[in-house]
Amino acid sequence: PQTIRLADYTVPSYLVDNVDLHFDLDASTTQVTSILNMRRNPKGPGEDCVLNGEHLQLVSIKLDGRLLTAAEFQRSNTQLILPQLPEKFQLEIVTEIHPDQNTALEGLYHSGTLVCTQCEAEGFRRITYYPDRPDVMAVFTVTITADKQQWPILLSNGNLQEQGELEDGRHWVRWHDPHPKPCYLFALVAGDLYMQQDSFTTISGRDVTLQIYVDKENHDKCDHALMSLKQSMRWDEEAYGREYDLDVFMIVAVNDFNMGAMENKGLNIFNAACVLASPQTATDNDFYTIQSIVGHEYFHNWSGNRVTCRDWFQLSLKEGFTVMRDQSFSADLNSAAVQRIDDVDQLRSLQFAEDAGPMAHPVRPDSYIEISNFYTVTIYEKGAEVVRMIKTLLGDEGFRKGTDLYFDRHDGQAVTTDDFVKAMEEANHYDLTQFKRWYTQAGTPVITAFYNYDAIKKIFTLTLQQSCPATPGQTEKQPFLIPVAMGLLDSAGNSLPLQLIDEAQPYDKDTRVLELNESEQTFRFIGVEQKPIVSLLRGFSAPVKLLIERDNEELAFLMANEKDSFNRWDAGQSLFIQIMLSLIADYQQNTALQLPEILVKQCAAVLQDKAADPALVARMLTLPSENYLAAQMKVADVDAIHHVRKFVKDSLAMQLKAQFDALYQQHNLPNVAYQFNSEHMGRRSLKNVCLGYLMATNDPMQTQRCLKQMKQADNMTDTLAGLRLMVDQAGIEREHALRAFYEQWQHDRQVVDKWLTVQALSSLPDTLIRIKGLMKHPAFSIKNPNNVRALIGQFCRNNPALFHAKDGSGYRFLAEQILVLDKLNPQVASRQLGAFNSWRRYDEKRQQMMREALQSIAQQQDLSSDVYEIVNKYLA
Ligand code: B3K
Ligand code: ZN
Repeated sequence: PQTIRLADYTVPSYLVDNVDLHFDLDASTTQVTSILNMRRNPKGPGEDCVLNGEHLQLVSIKLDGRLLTAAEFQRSNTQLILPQLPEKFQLEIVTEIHPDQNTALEGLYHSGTLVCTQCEAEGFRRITYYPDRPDVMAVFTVTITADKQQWPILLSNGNLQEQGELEDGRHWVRWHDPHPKPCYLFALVAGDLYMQQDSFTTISGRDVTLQIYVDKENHDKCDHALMSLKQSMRWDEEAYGREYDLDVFMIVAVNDFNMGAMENKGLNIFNAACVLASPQTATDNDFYTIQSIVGHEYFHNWSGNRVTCRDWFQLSLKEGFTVMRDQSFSADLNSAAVQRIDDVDQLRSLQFAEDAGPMAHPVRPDSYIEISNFYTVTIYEKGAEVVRMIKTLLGDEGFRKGTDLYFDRHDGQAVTTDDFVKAMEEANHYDLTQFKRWYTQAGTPVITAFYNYDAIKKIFTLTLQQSCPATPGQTEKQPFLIPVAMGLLDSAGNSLPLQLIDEAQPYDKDTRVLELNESEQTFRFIGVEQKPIVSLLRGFSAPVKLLIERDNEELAFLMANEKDSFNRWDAGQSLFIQIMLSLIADYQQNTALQLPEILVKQCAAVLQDKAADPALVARMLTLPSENYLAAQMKVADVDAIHHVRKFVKDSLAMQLKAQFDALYQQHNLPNVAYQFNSEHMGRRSLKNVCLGYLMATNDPMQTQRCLKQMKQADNMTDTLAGLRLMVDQAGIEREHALRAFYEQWQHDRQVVDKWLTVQALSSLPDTLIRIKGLMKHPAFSIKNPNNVRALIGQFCRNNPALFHAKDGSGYRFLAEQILVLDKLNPQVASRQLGAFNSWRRYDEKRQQMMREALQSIAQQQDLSSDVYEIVNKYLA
């Protein structure tokens, strides 16, 4: 496999003005005729016209109507090269493809009874020969011919132009998309599907038809996605001034899908799990995620489709920005505080680990072997933080000026992250030169804070140092421009003034954003009447690690008094972590464990805070995950972490049982029908956190309560919360609950995946053996990515105590599965490898076993480029 470099980018030699695609659909052999009106790019570097194509059977090529002989072009497994072409010409290329043999789920493939496409990043080349690169934008017209009974519904991008019947039971439709687009946004769907329709009137008064297509048995699970779509359309008009631009917007749910969803122009294709929802089958979390993914894909219509990426190194241009947009959308529609906590929690546990591991790469990478491997938490989530920091630096209005300029200036173009930053700079007369290091330097910066208070002069001095660890290929790092939102608190928790020493006027807000742009900087605050407690990085104003020495009392103070709800939560998490790390040290030295009184006191205070938002309380009471604790240790001690976390949970449960009980009862509303809204979601999440603690008391009464909750619940949130807790307790009740659940829900793929996941996450010692059994169950297919993620993925990523079992069984299991998967679906295989990301952070024995597992993969012949790249980077 070959490395592709940003430095080698050249503009395309040939451009496509428009393309006429004809599909003669058949599950085993589909014929694709592509008519390309092309012309030479005067700025282009080469004479030859290079078209990409993989897994294609070529039937014929015509140049301006003349059939070409084999001597007139060159062809390899990946390319078709045409020399000596006129300035302007028409190519007609006929190819054949086999949707039913396509297990990679890229290009045109079969899923159940439907046929659909996935083209991003480089799937279009599996459909026909084409310049498959995002900076070639063309107007697409698509004609689909298919058997009418088998596939009554035929969809593609844009607006429906014409349709008709044919004699042999076939029919045809023609779609036209007036907006020039790169081929990665092309889509086609053929199926026998249920359709739910609605409409939306845009801000300028245009009526848009909205349609959701799903398998017929899911007809009752479309409402939430449709509602989310309308909310998204309104929100983008209000927050960004962006209106929809076609007569119809369609969403199709597909059961076999490599990721969450895809923003194809006017025809979004979704993983069924990210669109279907009813209270009985989907959890609050599912409802929430669906709303954000529907938003995300919709927002791509502007950030991605109207303005697209010049090349795949610019992926974060659309993904980072669009994640940032969907996060603000969710924050506006739900609780902003909860949204921020959950986003940061994700970022820290997944992206920080990526940034600290062998695959660390900048938000704008310099090179890749397989672009599919770069749809990462760094490109998405860190990319979103980078855009968010720009907003913090420029302010809300300045940021909006910047996005307006960006969209206006680049509408219809394929551009770069530099173009994005430039629009921000020019709209605000603000220099972001240094800031751009966030795009080019990998690694998580570390800020170390020191402070000092001069009681006589009333001056508080804050010194911030920054550094960034080396990452593969980048040993030296230059200082970043880091916005540090901060405040000062007095001993009663009130805000203190924030006037810097060289300022004539007092600062008029409780929070101010310091711009840290050197390796070390000192800020002096004057008129500080008493020794303050400093609050740093409010709202997590930058994706960095903050090191500041605080004792347990100070963390407890912040947990109780800090104004910023994110930092209140964060202080609580730091308190948990500080205490748990010290207990881990005790455990390693065989010292008896004792839970510090202060933690019990603080948790009790949280439990008794009547005014607090239940969703926030639920998060305050949730212990840091085993994975996150592991990332805080020099050498991750799996067993100590597992033991200590359980000890803390059990001890809190025993000591605060009465409080958990009271709160459970307060928020358990068995007679109130399910509603999806922030209040009810918050109450359910708090209630279920309490139930988790209550179950940790090992009181049989609580098991009965848990079973009762499962039985009475009218919604999947409460049912699944109960089942999750039951599967951690060996015994007949557990087996009964699992069996009953499956019997009730076996017809529903999304629920069956949840059933697989709860078993994958069980802490009981026979979990892996059971997983192997489940892989033979009719509910599981290794070809279905959702099944693989639900069972294998969840076990390897979120059950660390068993995945890292001392005997190496978890590692061998994963290596075997990856080799099987790589033959079927390289993208899914390579994703699963991610469970080995932090392998060098474990003890020698485990490292040795993980190295062997990785080597057993690396030694295989004919690895996909996907797995090849990751496994070799891990071993490097
Ligand atoms: N743009 C797609 C991701 C495509 C991944 C291809 N391997 C979904 C999204 O981010 O909206
Ligand atoms: Zn996206």
